[in-house]
Amino acid sequence: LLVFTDLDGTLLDHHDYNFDAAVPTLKTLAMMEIPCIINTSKTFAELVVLRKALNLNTPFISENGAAVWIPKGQLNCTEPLIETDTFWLKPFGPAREQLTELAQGFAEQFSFTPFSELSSADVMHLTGLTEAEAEAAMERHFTEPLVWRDSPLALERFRKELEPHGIQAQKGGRFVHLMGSQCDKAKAMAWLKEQYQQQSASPVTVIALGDGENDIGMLKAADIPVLIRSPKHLPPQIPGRHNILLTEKCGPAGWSEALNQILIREGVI
Ligand code: 2M8
Ligand code: MG
Ligand code: MG
Repeated sequence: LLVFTDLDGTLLDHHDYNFDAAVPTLKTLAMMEIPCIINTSKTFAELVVLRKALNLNTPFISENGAAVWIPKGQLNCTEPLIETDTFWLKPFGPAREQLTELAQGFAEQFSFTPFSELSSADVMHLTGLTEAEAEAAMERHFTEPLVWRDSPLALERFRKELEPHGIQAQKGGRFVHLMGSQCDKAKAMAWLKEQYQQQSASPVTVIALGDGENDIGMLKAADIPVLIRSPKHLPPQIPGRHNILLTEKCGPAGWSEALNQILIREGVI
């Protein structure tokens, strides 16, 4: 079994980032040696802090599927990866610098402000993050969020312009995220599942949990998809999946509710 999970509104409370309700289940997963793998739009720097708080030492996926990070000594991947001081890195798209450079070329044609031109005070103001959190969110490797000031129609035209460059513009909660066309949560999850599968004699089963539009691909690709109920929006429609579990509770309480149910059903606990 592998667990892939979104953070905001899923493992973390939508409003205050609290995850108390999930702690007993996180402990169970650790005890059963079931990897709990974060799959989020957050950056490596943001995740360094959050993984410590969550007491997780597992591989993780940052920036909306743009990169997979594997702690050294875990999972011996057969394909060549980039070596950093404590992680092996698998990127799925071009580096941020390339994205900001490309964006600059469209500054006359469309109205937007890239993260690279914002101060930490601007980011704090836009997101409600603390200064340290804002600074961590600004440390990006493979994506560039834009404050989009143009119309939705203009965004469609922008997307057409980006396509031949192998770049996509994905709408997040607040920002439009520039990243390589091959970057997405589902693809990164599939790649990481394959790495685990190569080292396991029995078939690996994937449980995925998410609450938002950008989790749909990940949920569709999972063996056991869980949609976490949201206090602020209706659950997104998942075409063609009828076996999807929608939690009663919201956020981390729903996260625990679903996983406990699944772990019992799968005979783990
Ligand atoms: C950023 O993205 C969210 C995802 O939906 C957004 O567009 O609103 C992230 O890239 C993340 O790094 C940051 O912590 C977050 C802050 O609200 O925004
Ligand atoms: Mg979410
Ligand atoms: Mg998210």
